[in-house]
Amino acid sequence: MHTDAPNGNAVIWLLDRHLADGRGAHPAFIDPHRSLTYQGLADASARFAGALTQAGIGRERRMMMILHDTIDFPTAFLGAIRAGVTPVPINTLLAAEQVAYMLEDSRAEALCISRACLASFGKVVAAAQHLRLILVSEADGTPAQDPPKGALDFASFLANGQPAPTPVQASPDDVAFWLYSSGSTGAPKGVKHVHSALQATAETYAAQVLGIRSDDVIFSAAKMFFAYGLGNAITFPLSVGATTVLLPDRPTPDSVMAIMRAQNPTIFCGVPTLYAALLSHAALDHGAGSNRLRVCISAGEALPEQVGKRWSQKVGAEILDGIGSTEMLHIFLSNQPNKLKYGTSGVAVPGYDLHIVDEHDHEVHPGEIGELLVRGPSAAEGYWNQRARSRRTFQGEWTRTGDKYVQIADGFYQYQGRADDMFKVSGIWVSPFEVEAALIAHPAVQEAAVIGREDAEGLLKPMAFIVLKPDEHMDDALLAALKAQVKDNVGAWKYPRWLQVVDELPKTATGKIQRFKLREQVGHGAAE
Ligand code: 3UK
Repeated sequence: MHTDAPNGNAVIWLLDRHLADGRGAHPAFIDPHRSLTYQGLADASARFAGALTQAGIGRERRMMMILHDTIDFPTAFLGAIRAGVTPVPINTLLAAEQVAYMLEDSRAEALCISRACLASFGKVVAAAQHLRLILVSEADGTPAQDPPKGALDFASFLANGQPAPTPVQASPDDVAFWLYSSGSTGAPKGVKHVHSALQATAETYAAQVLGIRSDDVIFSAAKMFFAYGLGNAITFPLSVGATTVLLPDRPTPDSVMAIMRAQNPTIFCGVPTLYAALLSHAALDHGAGSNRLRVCISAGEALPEQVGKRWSQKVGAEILDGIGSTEMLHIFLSNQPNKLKYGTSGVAVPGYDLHIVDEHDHEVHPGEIGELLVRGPSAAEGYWNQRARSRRTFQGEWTRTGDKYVQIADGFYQYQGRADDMFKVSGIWVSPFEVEAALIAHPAVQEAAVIGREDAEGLLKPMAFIVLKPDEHMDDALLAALKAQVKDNVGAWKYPRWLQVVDELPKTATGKIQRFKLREQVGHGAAE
């Protein structure tokens, strides 16, 4: 059967469109060692696509990517999509067993890996059953590690490829790429995203919240292997023909500010911990090093109110806090330049609908806490090979977020914590998040995590784990002050009955507090 359906391959809208529009000479990506124009990126990705096909990696086969942020990332990601091969970027900081699981679960036949990552993953890569093509990228200029037997050099593979002239015909509903979502419990899930989802996030959040323009220069400290960084650094800039600057290294306050000074980005994307660390850095000043910073965004976890306020005062640009997820691909609920309230996640991004529901899936009244459900054009197609979990999360047009929210004055949505972390004290729901926020508001506290713990009567009461700021120490006065801080700000019954000072909190690879680990510790009596 012959079909005249237009080609829905995402690469056409994201990239090839700009050449037809005469933007080929505009810079697309700049990393510390190299840069690519739009023409250069189109050529490199077409070459990569041709080389993959010539190597026998067929359509719908998975290509795992364990790459630092260099220009090889967009080359491989867009090149694979061009060829109909499914790129699966994963976190470079995972444990080796998790990478082994993902290689097996996805049955990836190809792998692109940064040479530096071979130190941690060389063994599991060599043992992977389904891999037929291993490409080692040295583009981040890191010290040599011996590549596994039969591995090829990314640059030579690319140079030897015959460019694929046109992107393979794809439906907008074809799966284009996967991302792995590591929930707090259970095995990671391959989240399948379709071609049209990329454009959908650009036309909603990037166009209507960020107001992104072709003369923007974007710097995302959040890496491209996260859905957050992928949108910030690839989808959004390419959607308008803008420029992305890349940092291959770990984003520390020093490395981030060095890029800010050197490249003067107009948009900066970070996570709350990084904003807090930058605020503690003596060298932070107006523009955070950039002479044309116009807006900052934050996601991944809730941005504490004080961090947002102090940043906008000191740096002179607002931070738009918004919540997104791997399942929804990017941000669907966000503050906006003209509708911003620190301490909240803002309002629905145009194009997305939100519901807050109780445990019977009935919509709650404004002011009541419930689980947030979202409907929108970028929702994933489902999880790979996990039917029960797919059915639980993707319910018709609605995606369950697993997050508790309340709608406050003026329609702003306020985060209340993960559904799994909520507990009841004296019959009233307590959100660990609100107790933590009250504790963090105290000048001696750096970080806090709160869980429900059984008292002598077997009833749950709040217990707090806190990391103190350097040079602070716990004594009776501070303990009393912290309890009072919670009682006065969030409710008398919510104050922590136990308080333990720790050096650090257990966190996921994406920096989210693992309260279930603290619950397990307490269950084993470690908090006595
Ligand atoms: C939490 C937030 C409060 C929330 C992500 C932007 O974080 C992203 O995706 P993940 O799959 O995690 C999703 C979960 O993280 N969360 C994210 N942002 C916020 N909580 N305030 C926020 N602003 O629990 C959510 O369910 O790692 C973020 C864009 C794309 C993303 N994938």
